[in-house]
Amino acid sequence: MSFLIVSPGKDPKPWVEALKNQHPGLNIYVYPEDHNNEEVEFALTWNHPRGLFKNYPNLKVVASMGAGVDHITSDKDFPENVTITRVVDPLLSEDMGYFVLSLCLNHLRNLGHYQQNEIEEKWEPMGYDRNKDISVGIMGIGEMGKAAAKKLLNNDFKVRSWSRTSKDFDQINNFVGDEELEEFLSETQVLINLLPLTPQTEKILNKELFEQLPEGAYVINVARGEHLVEQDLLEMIDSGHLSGAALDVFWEEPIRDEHPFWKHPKIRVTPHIASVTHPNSVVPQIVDNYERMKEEDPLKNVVEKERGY
Ligand code: OXD
Repeated sequence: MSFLIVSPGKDPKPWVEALKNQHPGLNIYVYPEDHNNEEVEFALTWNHPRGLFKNYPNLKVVASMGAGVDHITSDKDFPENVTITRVVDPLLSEDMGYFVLSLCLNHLRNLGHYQQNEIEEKWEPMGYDRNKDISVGIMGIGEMGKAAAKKLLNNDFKVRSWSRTSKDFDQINNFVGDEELEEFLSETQVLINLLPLTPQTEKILNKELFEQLPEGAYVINVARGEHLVEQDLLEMIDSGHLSGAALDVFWEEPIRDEHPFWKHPKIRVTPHIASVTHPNSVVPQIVDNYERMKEEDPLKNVVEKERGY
C-alpha cells in the first residue's frame, strides 16, 4: 500500500519529512516520480493535474493539504467513489483570525495611507474610528469564520455574519440565506469574505452586492479569487462607494505584472498568505485518517461532495 503526494508548485519536502516522522513505515511517493498506480490508496494533494486520480484504481481517500477543497471538487473527472478530506486545524483558523484582525486595524488606523505618505515624505494626520464603532460582517461562518469572529469580538469590534444555511454559532448575529443578505450588508462597514468556493458562491462579490454596503465600506477577501468580480470592485472603489480593499486571493495567482490591483492606492495585495498550512501541525490528522482508512473506521473532516465543502 502506498501514500502519494501530488502538489505541483508546492514544495513536498516538509510534508515528506513530517509524514516520515509521524509514521516511519509509510511508503511515500511524490508525483510524478515512478510508482505503481495500483498500490496507491491514499493521496495528499494541492492543485493536482485535472483527471489524474481516475488513473488510480484502488484509491480510497484524497486529502487536501489545506482547508479549502475547491481545487479537488472542481475536477470534473474526480472519481465518484473516492472520499475527500480537508484540514481542520485550530492553529490555521487562528492564523486567519489574526490576519483579518490586522487588516481591520490597518484599515481603521489608515496605515496604508501613512505607508504611501512615508514614501512621498508627506506629514498628513487623519482622523480614525474606534473598533467599538465599526461593524464587521463576515460572510461564511465555518471554522475560519468563527475564529475570525472571535478575534474581532475580543478586540471590541461589532461583529455580524452571513451564511447560506443556518449556523450554530450563537455569539453573534447571524443572517441566513438570500432573504437576509440585504439586511446583513446594510450595516456592514468592513466586509470579510470567508465563504467556501462553490458554484453558488462564485462571483458573489459583485457590483450588486457592493451597492448594498454602506458608503465607504471596506472589503477584505481572504477566501478565493473566484468569489470576486474584479472589474466591479475597481469600479466601486473608483466611484468612491467603497473606500478600498485588501485582497489575499486572486483568479490568477500570482497576478500578472500589469494587473491594475498592483498599483491601486486603495487596494492592498498579499500573496495568498492569510493562513498557510504548517505540515507539522496537520500531518497528525492526515496520518490518523490514513490509519482509519486502513482499519475501515470512519474518517474525520470528510467533505460533503454535494455541498462542495
Ligand atoms: C487553504 C488555503 O484552503 O491556503 O488552506 O487557501
